[in-house]
Amino acid sequence: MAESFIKNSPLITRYSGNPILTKEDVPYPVATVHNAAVVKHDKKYIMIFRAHLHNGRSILGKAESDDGFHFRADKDPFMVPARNEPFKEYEDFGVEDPRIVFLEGEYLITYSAYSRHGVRIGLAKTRDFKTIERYALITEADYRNVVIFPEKFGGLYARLDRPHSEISPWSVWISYSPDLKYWGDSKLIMKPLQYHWDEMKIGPGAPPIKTSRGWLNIYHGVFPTMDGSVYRLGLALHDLHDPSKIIAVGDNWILQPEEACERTGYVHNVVFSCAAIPEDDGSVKIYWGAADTVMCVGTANLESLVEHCLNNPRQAL
Ligand code: BMA
Repeated sequence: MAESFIKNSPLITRYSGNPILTKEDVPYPVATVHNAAVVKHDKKYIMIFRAHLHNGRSILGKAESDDGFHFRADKDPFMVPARNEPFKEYEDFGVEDPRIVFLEGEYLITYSAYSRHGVRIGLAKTRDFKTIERYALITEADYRNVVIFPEKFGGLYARLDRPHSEISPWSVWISYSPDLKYWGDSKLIMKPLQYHWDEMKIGPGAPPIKTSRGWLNIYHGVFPTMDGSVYRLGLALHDLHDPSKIIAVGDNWILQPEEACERTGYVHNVVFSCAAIPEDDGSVKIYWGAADTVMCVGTANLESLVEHCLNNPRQAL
């Protein structure tokens, strides 16, 4: 059957060949393939995906593609829990949900590091996706979903953070750093909205995309139901020069679990994005893990995503 695009959400057109990567495509034993970072490197699309091993802990695998839709997985894992301190102590339960940005000649990989001490964020670097250097553990525990902006602001690196506290649950903050290791000047910039599709949790998804009208932030929002939580995707637009300023948050979600592979799997009713790639023709490829089990992709028009935020915004805080 010729591949085409099907089952449109209003803004995102799902690829008809979804899922684009599953455990069957991986040459070593894994139970899932999901929540992947994707970047363009050397004319190829490189996907760094999360995979559960059969002991329930996660590692990161790598796959490559010429077109962003058809991926081939490497024969060995890309990144497994570290054997050297200080990382070993904090990655013992696994490494999860990577995000990648290209900055100053290097790819910066942020990932969730799990251990008996909780979940915190690690930063690793690579130039070629062949060798990786663990750089630093950049948060304490109770952080996930850290994405670094692909540009500096006033000489500082900036990142979106997602700490958790009972008083202000699962909200998005911003922090800055002179060296990618020490972070501060933190500020709360966006909260879940009560009785709304993202009322329980929000978290940064793909690294922000630069547009003429602001940084586009594809985030995930979670709503609790009697049948468990539903993970959807939404959009926020940040000021180009001061990303702590949110220009608009789109009121509606842009993607929710609808296809069979998004509704059923290891964790049902989940679409969770860690990557989006803007293309030269004004389109953007958005990648998401479906039901914590497989990887999917869809395309959207970048300008329409920006309009979505600006035309029907909701409060950020
Ligand atoms: C979140 C994280 C994600 C996962 C999602 C849905 O808390 O664990 O990695 O995709 O839940 O299970």
